[in-house]
Amino acid sequence: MAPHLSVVIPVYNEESIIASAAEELRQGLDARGIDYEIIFAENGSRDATPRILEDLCAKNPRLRWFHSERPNYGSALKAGIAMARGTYVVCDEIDLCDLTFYDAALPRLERGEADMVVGSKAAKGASDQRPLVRRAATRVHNGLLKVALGFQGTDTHGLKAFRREALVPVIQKCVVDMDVFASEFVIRAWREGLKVVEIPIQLHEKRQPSIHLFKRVPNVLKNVGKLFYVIRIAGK
Ligand SMILES: Nc1nc2c(ncn2[C@@H]2O[C@H](COP(=O)(O)OP(=O)(O)OP(=O)(O)O)[C@@H](O)[C@H]2O)c(=O)[nH]1
Ligand SMILES: [Mg+2]
Repeated sequence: MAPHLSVVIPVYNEESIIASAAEELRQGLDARGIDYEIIFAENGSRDATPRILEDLCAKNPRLRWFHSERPNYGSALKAGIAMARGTYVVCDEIDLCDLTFYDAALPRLERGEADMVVGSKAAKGASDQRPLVRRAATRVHNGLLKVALGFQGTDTHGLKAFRREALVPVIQKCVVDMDVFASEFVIRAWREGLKVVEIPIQLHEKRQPSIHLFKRVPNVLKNVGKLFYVIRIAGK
């Protein structure tokens, strides 16, 4: 039987928090009486993450995971969503897993007010506790998406909840992976005329970001360039 909710969480080298974060999320979902599954989309980890996931999933039939060799956030998320069976899907991050987003987003999907709810760390009413340089990076990234792709929202990277049936066809059109897949996904949903709603989130990371910010820049620029070509010039 398909669950009501699938939670998809990309995971990469998270041995320090994976077990406690998964347990906290499990308890929160159980307490709400939701019928759910959690899919951990792991790739490229070089630490104990795969072993811990193997253990966690063996103990709880609601938890599943998969592994592939190369670290790639976008590919992990895409594959995790393809595996999801729920009517609704939440894409979470293991350092966030804040149930208040679920409480705010799921009723809006269930009432048919939205096809996709984006948890924005830059919308009015949001609070973002990350270091200044990372908050600035989010603003620059959004500015780039606005200029290059006509994006009108305030955030694409991070929490999302959506009606699976409505969004799976959008994912099939996506052409980039790595970090920019998250942006392409949200931008295409807007462009397809789906009901995309932003809600402000209170961002408290359970640990410092695991990937050095500046290492991600060349790939982000390359993929935003590719999207500019595919969407704005080729019109696909
Ligand atoms: N499978 C997979 N997961 C990843 C990869 N990189 C990051 N993640 C996961 O994606 C989630 C978010 O990663 P973070 O490193 O916290 O990213 P962030 O710096 O907070 O990203 P921003 O929201 O842009 O600030 C976590 O659950 C990570 O484990 C990757 O290469 N592969
Ligand atoms: Mg983070």
